[in-house]
Amino acid sequence: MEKEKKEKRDGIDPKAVTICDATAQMLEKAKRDGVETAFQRAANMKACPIGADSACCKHCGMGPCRLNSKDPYGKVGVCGATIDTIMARNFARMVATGSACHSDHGMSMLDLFREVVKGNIKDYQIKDTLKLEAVAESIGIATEGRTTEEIALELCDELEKTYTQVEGEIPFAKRVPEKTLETWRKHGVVPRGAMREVMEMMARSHIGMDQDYTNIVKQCSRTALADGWGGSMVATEIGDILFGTPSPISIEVNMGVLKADQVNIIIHGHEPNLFESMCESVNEPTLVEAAKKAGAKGINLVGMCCSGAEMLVRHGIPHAGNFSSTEEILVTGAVDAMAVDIQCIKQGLVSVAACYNTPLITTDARCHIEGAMHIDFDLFNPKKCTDEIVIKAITRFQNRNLPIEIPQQRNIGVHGFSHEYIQYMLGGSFRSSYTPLNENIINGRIRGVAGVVGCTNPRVKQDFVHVELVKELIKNDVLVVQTGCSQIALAKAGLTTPESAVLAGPGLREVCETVGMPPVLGIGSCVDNSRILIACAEMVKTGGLGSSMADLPVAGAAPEWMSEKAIAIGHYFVASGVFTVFGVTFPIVENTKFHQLLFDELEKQGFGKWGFSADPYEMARLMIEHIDKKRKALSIDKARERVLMDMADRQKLEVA
Ligand code: SF4
Ligand code: MSK
Repeated sequence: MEKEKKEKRDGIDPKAVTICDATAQMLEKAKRDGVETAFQRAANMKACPIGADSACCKHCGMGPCRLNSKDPYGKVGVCGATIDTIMARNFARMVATGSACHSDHGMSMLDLFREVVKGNIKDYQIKDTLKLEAVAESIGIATEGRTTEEIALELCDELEKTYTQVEGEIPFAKRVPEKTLETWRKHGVVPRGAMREVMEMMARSHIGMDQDYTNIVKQCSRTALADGWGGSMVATEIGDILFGTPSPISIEVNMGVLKADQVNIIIHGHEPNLFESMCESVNEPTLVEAAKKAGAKGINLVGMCCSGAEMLVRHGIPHAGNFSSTEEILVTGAVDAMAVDIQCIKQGLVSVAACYNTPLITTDARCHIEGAMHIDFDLFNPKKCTDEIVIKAITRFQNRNLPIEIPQQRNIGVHGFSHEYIQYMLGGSFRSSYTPLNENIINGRIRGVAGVVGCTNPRVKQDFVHVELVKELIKNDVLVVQTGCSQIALAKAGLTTPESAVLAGPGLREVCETVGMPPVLGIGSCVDNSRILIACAEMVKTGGLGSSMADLPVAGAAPEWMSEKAIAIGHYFVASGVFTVFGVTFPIVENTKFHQLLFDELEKQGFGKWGFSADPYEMARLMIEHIDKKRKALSIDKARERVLMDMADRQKLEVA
């Protein structure tokens, strides 16, 4: 029995499950230390093939019902539900949960904002008044002659409709290109409020409710759009208004950012407020003094996952790794506290943290974890929680009694390309606009734009699919924008520096070198996919690339996705008009009507469509083929014949 347990624990070859050397080194150490992580559990847990195909249903007590994915129309559930109904309902619930997660996040940002504006919370202030005015104006709120407080209060009231509105269109529908909006209206998928859409989605997937997969998918689109153009977009915009709009900054990533002689504190999760307060606490003179008294040279604050990605682009705080490295970093023995808030926090962290006497501290009322310490984060007194976390970390530092092994990998990247900065960077300070981007797409130097985003997943070799896909895309002159854990994979691979333009095709390389930008632009966390939507809308409004988002030569991918949020994101891109390819696996049975609808029919209705491939090169091929198809439809396919830049072209590109 012991032997079997040991084999199960030691069975994986670290180099076979990740291309991240630091993570592989820690997996070796985990084996030696007898510690189990998600990579090992993924190897031991064979995925259920029926579940993987989404061919089972447990929505009522007459089931669970398992259909045969080899013969999908051979049987139905006890209630008579067909394979298409079952798959559509399962998919719908993933979209609803993912959308609920982002919308819940956005709603708490709005709650925070309201209390800051009313003066009830004093620890945070509005940092970016220009952004406040721009967001207000984008939804028709007058700004001229009004105080910041007046504008902010009206913005709060208006944006609250994103969540609570019962009838009518969500406020940010005003940002959607007219023709895209027309398509949504025609199909009845313009979102009302996120609460209404998620509630209706859950109701419609109950036994005996909506049993027409085409109708279910309509509500999937409406719910997902309530996330992308609603819940997530509010989270991004309010985050920028309160904490500052990102602009490019040189950052350090990978586990080598930990410091053996300092108190190391990791923040992991999604909402920026915990992290912002932690920035204050680690600089609190009494706490810095206490750390020094304990024998530390200082306090080293480090991010992981998406809250890490937000702080990376706003403050240049080092980032230690993406989702698949959160257990492994604890194996260094150098983490003196890991504080988490919401989303993507593995329960497995509890047992790994316990092995190294690292306090794992939950801070949010919505996300407790059995076995973790909880210190409640109170928005009205945020430093009470973060100061206490620092004290716990100092105590752990003082009592370190296990060997420490910190991988030395430390990579540099340039991240923080908000959609505002992209237009400034390409347009210059005098004519800040998307015109140069559109022009370079039209003239063919840039073939198209790809969003490569999303999680990592221990069921595939960590970072490999992200990195290979992006390399293939930039080599073919496709400009890549990135969010979430994916951008950390590319930063670790050294592809987010301006120097990596040498890996790009000749056209993209020329643009990157002229402007001084990387061919891979890191733009934020997973709610910040909304920045990609805004950039696409701006490209349409700028002109020359069609009249709807579905006309653009763009594509999206989540090559190593794992969360339901990723499915919601994927579907809001599809509903917005973007071809979106997922890797790993796709919860669907091929050769079914539901498959046909997602992977083909939606595009014919004026939306985008889904694609799937687990192979990065095939994924790149699908995306480039789609981009070329759109170029052809726009009659700009001929322009891809290589154009050498003359001086006038260069001047157009130069940042003033
Ligand atoms: Fe089975 Fe229908 Fe119940 Fe689902 S809803 S478990 S298919 S009987
Ligand atoms: S954290 S949703 S693993 S990107 Fe946003 Fe990373 Fe995916 Fe979580």
